[in-house]
Amino acid sequence: MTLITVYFAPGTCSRVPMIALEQAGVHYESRVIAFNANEHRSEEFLKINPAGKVPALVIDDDVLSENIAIATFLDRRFPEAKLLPQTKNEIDRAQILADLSFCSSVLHPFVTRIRLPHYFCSLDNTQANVWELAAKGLELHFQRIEQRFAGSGPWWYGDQWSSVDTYINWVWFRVTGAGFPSDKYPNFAAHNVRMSELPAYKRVMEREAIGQAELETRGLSFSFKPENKSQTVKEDVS
Ligand SMILES: N[C@@H](CCC(=O)N[C@@H](CS)C(=O)NCC(=O)O)C(=O)O
Repeated sequence: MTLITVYFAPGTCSRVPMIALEQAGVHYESRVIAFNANEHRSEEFLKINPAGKVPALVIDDDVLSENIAIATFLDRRFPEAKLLPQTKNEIDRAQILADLSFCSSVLHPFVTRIRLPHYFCSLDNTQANVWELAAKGLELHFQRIEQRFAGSGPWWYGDQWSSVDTYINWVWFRVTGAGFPSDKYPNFAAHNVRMSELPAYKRVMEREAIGQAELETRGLSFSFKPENKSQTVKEDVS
């Protein structure tokens, strides 16, 4: 039997492959990475993902990173789970890649700027400006997503849930949790409720909670408050 291990961090986009694996009903191990202990920059982890990011999957002796690659791999490995839509021709297949790329290359950079404006400028008084510009830039894309859900929901591809739904939902979760106003997007908000009702989603929330508890036990959760100034606390990651 194939052994799959997912390297993840609570609240991050590692949620995308974990929900896919749950949807496929596949047994997998998960290992939490402590960003606050710089584990994502450790020699051991950089051997798994040289980019120092989650998610990363170890599949028997192979390693795979990058959500687009992982989502397409899992879909082909577990076709009966229908993690992405079945396609009849090359252009439809390419369109799914375009949608995954939209999440990874268009939406995700906005998430990082909205959650972590201090990654993009070091002057306190301009960080709010990074947030504002990113929030403004994201509006165009949220309007497109809102229209799509309003027109042909309940899922991104109509009747069928897919990993694109998880990815888009993760973006929603991250930016609305960082002050991005959600009131103009009722259909996107309803999609969030639908996602949160999926048994696969709930199981991943349980795994994330266990990972979070492990980080807290080790004094490495993002909410960890230092007792003295010699203990440094790094900020959350997107
Ligand atoms: N392009 C990557 C992005 C992965 C990514 O940015 N992951 C974030 C968490 S959501 C991370 O690990 N950040 C840590 C860092 O950049 O130091 C993918 O699609 O998988």
